[in-house]
Amino acid sequence: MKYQILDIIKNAGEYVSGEELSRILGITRSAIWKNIGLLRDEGYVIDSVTNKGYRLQSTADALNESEIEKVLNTHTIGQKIIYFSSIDSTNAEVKRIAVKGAEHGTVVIAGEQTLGKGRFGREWSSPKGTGIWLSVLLRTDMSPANISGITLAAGLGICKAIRSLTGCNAQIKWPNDIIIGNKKICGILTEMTAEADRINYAVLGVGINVNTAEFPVEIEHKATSLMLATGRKVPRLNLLSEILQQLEIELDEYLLNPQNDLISQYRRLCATIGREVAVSRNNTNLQGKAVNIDNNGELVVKLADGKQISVSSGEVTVQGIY
Ligand code: BT5
Repeated sequence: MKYQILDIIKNAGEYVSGEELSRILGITRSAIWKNIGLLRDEGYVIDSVTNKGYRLQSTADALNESEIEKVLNTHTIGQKIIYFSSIDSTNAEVKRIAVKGAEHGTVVIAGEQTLGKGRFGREWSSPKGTGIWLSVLLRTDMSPANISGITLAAGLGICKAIRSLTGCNAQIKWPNDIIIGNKKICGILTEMTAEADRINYAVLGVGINVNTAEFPVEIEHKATSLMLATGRKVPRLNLLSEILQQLEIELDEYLLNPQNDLISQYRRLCATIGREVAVSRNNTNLQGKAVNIDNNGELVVKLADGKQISVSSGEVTVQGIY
């Protein structure tokens, strides 16, 4: 029903009264009002004026299947899009549909997540209508050892997309955050099911704070959004289209050839290199400076005694970025 209302006000291009809508569609005016609310939840900007009715102002923030299909520029990622206005977690949903045979490249996207997940069981704040919360199903039989490269490739693609669409100086905080200044605008969570020598499937989850005006107190010191960083609202639909395109370029390349020049590009956008870091390993805390990302995607840290070690993500805290 909501899309029938949308079609009518889209085609009209001007105000259509609630009375007329209810006459055409044979439902009450309060049902019309309720459906207008659902469309607004999806990101449609709809004016309502007493005695005039409803007028569609903009579709630029709507993230449902039909709007996304109109702007999509990809060949594999997002050929199938599944939109939920609200869901527990898009990563959880992709896992549920993966076992039922969903195809490589399927994208699940949500208006809000009620149980958005970060790494190590952390929470990911994903309120309604403010961000892009999506997961991509990747079917690949590469070795489980290559899984962390998927996160790096995705981070590179997202960082490039944000830079080209907003002009922001977005950088990557190794391994899975995109930051502007010293604050996080995007987190990536890659999960997989695998056998000993091959990945069965991977789920790439991406959360981007787009038009978030304020954050929960626990994270306000470390989180920002594209709107806060640029001072203006960013149309989610254009950003999503750019992100899916860049993800496709980087992931196609990486899944085909894990030895490509991903790491050298990643290094150039990585804000962690050159920073002081704390490494906790075997119950000891070491201090050092991040000097490089090695070809396996691990962070190379130079310790006070000059020795260099490669560390994995769970072991490191970067100083100076939240
Ligand atoms: C991440 O974990 O950064 C991965 C986040 C992945 C979220 C996406 S959304 C779509 C898909 N479906 C899901 O359920 N998840 C994925 P991590 O590096 O562990 O960072 C988590 C930490 O970031 C939290 O403990 C908070 O401190 C902080 N945080 C939570 N929500 C945030 C937000 N919206 N913006 C910035 N920081 C946030």
